[in-house]
Amino acid sequence: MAPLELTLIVAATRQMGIGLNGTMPWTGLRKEMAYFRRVTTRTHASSGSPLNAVIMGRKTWDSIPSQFRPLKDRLNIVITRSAPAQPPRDVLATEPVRVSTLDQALAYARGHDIARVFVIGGAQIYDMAAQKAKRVLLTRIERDFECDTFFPIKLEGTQSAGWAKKSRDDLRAWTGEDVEEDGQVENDTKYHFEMWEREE
Ligand code: FOL
Repeated sequence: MAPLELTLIVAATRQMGIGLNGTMPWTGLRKEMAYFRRVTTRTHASSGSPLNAVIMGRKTWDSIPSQFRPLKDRLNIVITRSAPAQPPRDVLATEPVRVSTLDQALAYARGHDIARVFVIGGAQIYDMAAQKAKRVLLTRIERDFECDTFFPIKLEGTQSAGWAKKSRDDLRAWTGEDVEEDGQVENDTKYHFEMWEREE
């Protein structure tokens, strides 16, 4: 069995800002959110597993509108200090799995026939996962928003501190998404979809 690779998925400003006052700094990037939903949900035939996992911190869980959580068609794992001593054996459709550490989250995913594992934030969880991550799916928001929370990995140019930006073809092959070369505009906000991988 291939070990699970960890992929971080994030939308961030040029300053790597990701949040403000417990929510996202922008509103109305609906197509960006739809990309997030498709990419984190889509499984690939080669994996043989029916479901991906999304790992998040408790504050990110709280930030998701209640009608959208748990994020559907994905195993939701929440890292929280108030996790039960034993994670449940059966996953309820209405509740996320609560664990205390990132390692417990990964162990849980390993034990449950999961195809891909995405870390979806926030800053504290990205911090913990950065060392272990193989890939970052970054949506680079090309507009300045006030932010009080930041993504911990600096990704600039085409190579950055042990990370390399992959081509649009590579992004398509991995995500199944055919993205616009020149980025897209929504609500007066321009952004680009990027994929970065750790250099061997
Ligand atoms: N990564 C990217 N690229 N964009 C994001 O907005 C993003 N957001 C988070 C983590 N990584 C991201 C964390 N915040 C929902 C809300 C907030 C959130 C993550 C997800 C949410 O409601 N998701 C629904 C979308 C429903 C819709 O299409 O509007 C989902 O099913 O994924």
